[in-house]
Amino acid sequence: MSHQLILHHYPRSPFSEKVRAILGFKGLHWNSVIIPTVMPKPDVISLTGGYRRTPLLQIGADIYCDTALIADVLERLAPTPTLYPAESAGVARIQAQWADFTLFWTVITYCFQPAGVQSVFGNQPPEQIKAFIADRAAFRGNAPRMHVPEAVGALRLYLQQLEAQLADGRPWLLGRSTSIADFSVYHGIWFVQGATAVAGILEAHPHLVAWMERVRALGHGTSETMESGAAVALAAASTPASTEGEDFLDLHGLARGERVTVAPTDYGIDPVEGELVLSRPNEVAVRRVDARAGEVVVHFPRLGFQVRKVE
Ligand SMILES: N[C@@H](CCC(=O)N[C@@H](CS)C(=O)NCC(=O)O)C(=O)O
Repeated sequence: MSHQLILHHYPRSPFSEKVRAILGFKGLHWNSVIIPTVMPKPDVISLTGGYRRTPLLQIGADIYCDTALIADVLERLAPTPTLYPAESAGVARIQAQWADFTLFWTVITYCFQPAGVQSVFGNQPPEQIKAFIADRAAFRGNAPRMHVPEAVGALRLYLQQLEAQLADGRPWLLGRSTSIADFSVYHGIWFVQGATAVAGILEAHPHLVAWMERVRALGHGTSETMESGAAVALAAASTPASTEGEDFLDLHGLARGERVTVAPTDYGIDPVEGELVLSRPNEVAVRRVDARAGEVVVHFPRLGFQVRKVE
């Protein structure tokens, strides 16, 4: 595979762990750019034009946002082994979507309960912890909050359900083949494992713990570090992949080339403005020009994002 894959991520990010594990599953080599955990993130914003969520996948001057799309891109580039086996077609994506939203926010609320929070932050200094909490409050905006008792109750039930899913001895959540569902469920449970003070909730689930080990054993592929400034310079020196001649799905009464914003619909809703250059059933992309990154095309999945015409 000739594409240089650059993952912008940080070690304790669950969604980054999802992509690292997929890179391991597919045996890929990648460049690792460690980005800040809180704003400001000037190099990230140069590349995306506003989207700040973690992680990003960069291939030259193409920037892929959101792990649902990143998984599809890695599948396109390296189809074997597949994330979408025929055995679990359809249901794998649906379980992944549940895990990436419902399970994820349950886990975050559970781990950040008073008993767990110190083990999440490890020995970070108090100022850093305060900055993180303030950053995430702004990041979540008006998104609905769960309360700890509901998160504890929900996580107990979800863990029982996942244990039941694995109880017939199958190696992977949806049967004999690994699928995207394994990676989406894995990163949430991985975060619970890291919150050691409250991770005891996993102990009563031996099939789940053994399955976690199987996913972990897939590794992270091979990587080499890259400075974020070098990644921005590489974008500036590259040309985005051509989108000419692609079918253009018009759901908004918008033509190719119109100025739009694209933004997540749930949290971290910072819009990215540009020229709409790609509109597929499951992906949209805008072209923008940045003072440092040059001409870039920023890609988003369609699910969970909204496209609006710039008036
Ligand atoms: N649906 C997004 C969710 C990404 C997400 O929520 N990432 C968290 C970190 S794991 C985040 O962006 N936190 C704020 C930040 O890193 O600035 C995806 O699949 O990529």
